Amino acid sequence: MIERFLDTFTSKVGEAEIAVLMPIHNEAETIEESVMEFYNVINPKMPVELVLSEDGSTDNTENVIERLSGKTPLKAVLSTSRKGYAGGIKDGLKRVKAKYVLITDSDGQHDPRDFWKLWNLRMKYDIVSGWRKERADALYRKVMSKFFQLRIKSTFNLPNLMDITAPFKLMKTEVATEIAEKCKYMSESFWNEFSVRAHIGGFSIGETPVAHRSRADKSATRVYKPWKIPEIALKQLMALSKLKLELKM
Ligand SMILES: Nc1nc2c(ncn2[C@@H]2O[C@H](COP(=O)(O)OP(=O)(O)OP(=O)(O)O)[C@@H](O)[C@H]2O)c(=O)[nH]1
Ligand SMILES: [Mg+2]
Repeated sequence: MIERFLDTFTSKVGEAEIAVLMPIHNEAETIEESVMEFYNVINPKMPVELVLSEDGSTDNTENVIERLSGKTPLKAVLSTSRKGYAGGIKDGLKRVKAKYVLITDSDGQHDPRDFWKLWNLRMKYDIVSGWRKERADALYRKVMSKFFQLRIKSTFNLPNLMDITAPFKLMKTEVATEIAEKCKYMSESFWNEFSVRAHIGGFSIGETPVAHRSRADKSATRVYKPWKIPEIALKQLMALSKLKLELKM
């Protein structure tokens, strides 16, 4: 594996109170717009540390990020082998210096203007999560996610959250790092394990409704490809058993 780290943020901006961390895999079509959208919404009000965590892309993503780093201050971890969603987030977090971090998918499904809703709640909860009230995903995804979330909630006595797996969460960077480092079983379903470990660790989770858009490039999911669903479902159930065993639930 070859890994590179680009940083045009530290010399141009220095520091920020908020970081936006995006996991990225094969997003050549979407990444520039996603990054610029967040930058243009947050930067006029306060400096933002953009941290892009890319791995294993086989399209033009790396080149797009490299070019983007020349015109917009950002940090980027670029790696030749795929680390999975969880791996991308964990490695990205190592580069975040800001006190708070918004972790969001990089495919344009989240509206950056919703960041402010989460930001305004940062003192109220340890973790503020965007609830996708009208989730713009295929039906099979929504059903699978609902089923698994119900299992997780009942197994680990989670509070009645509406959307545990929402990939749009704001928290202190130290909180994100502490919890993420413990996550090891659910790579495809990272936010389920993260939420369980957050709850067990005594962190409060609050939700606020956010918009959810269709994938900007309209192409297939990078993770939940329909033909991979049986395999992913089985992996998730096995991961659930391991987590139960470890946490003695
Ligand atoms: N770093 C990293 N990021 C990943 C990896 N797999 C997916 N991602 C990113 O994680 C985010 C979620 O992946 P998606 O394919 O959009 O998953 P999804 O939102 O559940 O599926 P869609 O409904 O198709 O959008 C995207 O921003 C991807 O680029 C990976 O292996 N490494
Ligand atoms: Mg997506």
